[in-house]
Amino acid sequence: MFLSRGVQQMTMPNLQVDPSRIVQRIEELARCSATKVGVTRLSFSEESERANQLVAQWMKEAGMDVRKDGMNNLIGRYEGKDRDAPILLVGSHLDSVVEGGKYDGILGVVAAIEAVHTLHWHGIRPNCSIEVVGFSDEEGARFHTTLLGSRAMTGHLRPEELLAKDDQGTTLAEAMEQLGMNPHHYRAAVRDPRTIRGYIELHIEQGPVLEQIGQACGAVSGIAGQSRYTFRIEGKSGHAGTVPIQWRKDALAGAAEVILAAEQMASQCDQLMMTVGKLSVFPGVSNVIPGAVEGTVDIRSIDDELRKSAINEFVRKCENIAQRRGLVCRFTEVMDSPAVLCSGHLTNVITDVLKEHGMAPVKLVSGAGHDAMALASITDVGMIFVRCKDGLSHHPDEFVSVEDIETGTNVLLDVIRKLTA
Ligand code: HGY
Ligand code: MN
Ligand code: MN
Repeated sequence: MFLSRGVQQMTMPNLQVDPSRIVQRIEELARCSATKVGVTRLSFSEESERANQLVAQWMKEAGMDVRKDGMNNLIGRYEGKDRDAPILLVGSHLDSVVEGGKYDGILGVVAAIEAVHTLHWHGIRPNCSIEVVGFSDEEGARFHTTLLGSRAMTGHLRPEELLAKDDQGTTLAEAMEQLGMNPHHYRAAVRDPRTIRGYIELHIEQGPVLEQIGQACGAVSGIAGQSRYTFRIEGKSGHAGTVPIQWRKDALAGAAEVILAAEQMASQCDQLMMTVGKLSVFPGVSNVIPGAVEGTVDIRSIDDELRKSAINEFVRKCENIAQRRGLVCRFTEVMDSPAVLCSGHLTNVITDVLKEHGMAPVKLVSGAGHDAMALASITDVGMIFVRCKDGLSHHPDEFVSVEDIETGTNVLLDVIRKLTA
């Protein structure tokens, strides 16, 4: 947990980051993508390895020693004066969703490297060491279970998750072996909490609040809890031209009611988000009544009790829909991550720096999940949000202005300096 060291109210000489270098690096990483539309950089892929090589090079240029841990997290270490003191961990994730944006995760890693680069450039050696981390898989877009990299670091990755499969049937273990890794060494990623004084993550807000209040940055007070389920609805396939509608057991029609039930529940409660993001129809041909449907549902709230009761209510609604239509509906929990409160101490340091940069000490709740959720299980966490255009994310048009990138990275640099003084 965070050491009781006071944060020295130091008058820090004003250091400036280089926003053009950050922007140029973000553009370079955006080209490490499997798709031309948006950014698709799934974990343990050829694109993610190209990105790792670029990031490792930039870490070295910033004076860091670079290594990969047992879950392919990329870690750069900038030695402090006291090499044995608990380190400050700073970073975010290097993977993306499918056809996502350039900044989600990436901005936090590139900004952290830029902050250390600036310290290194000015020959500033912090009292404790700083480790910049690029987590290998936060989104879960490939293996459908999230925070793989950060949960490996905190010791919360279960061995059976190595058998999680991607859409091509490749397991996480096989994907690791294809990169020359030994999947059974994933436990080498585990860190001793006593060696970490805290984790700071800079991330785009992925929401509209900072834009609405007209401010480049904010502090994060808490991160919504999230549950991910897969579901399978089974009915009976048949001839699209001959089976009368009232006799059908149409799995897709049932799924349509399920999707609308989720939307209706979430529309009636502003602290609840429910999304059916993926749906597969079987056999999936135009002249056959769908006999089965598989899909995913993502349920979130900052209030864990509300999220749990919403899950129970949703499952009951789905069972009633299935019974009325002669279908069978089964849910499988894929992940369940409780809501996380950020460290009051780290958040105060962030809001102090916001004020020193002429901004209001704004605190926001994050509806999006972040690696900070996992790190909170072993150390204090703090997050800095940076405004993004229209609050848009997980979309090719995700955008952050160079001015906000500069402001956010300078805020991160000053937070790092206060916490490592
Ligand atoms: O899904 C999320 O909230 C995050 O982007 N992984
Ligand atoms: Mn994301
Ligand atoms: Mn993210």
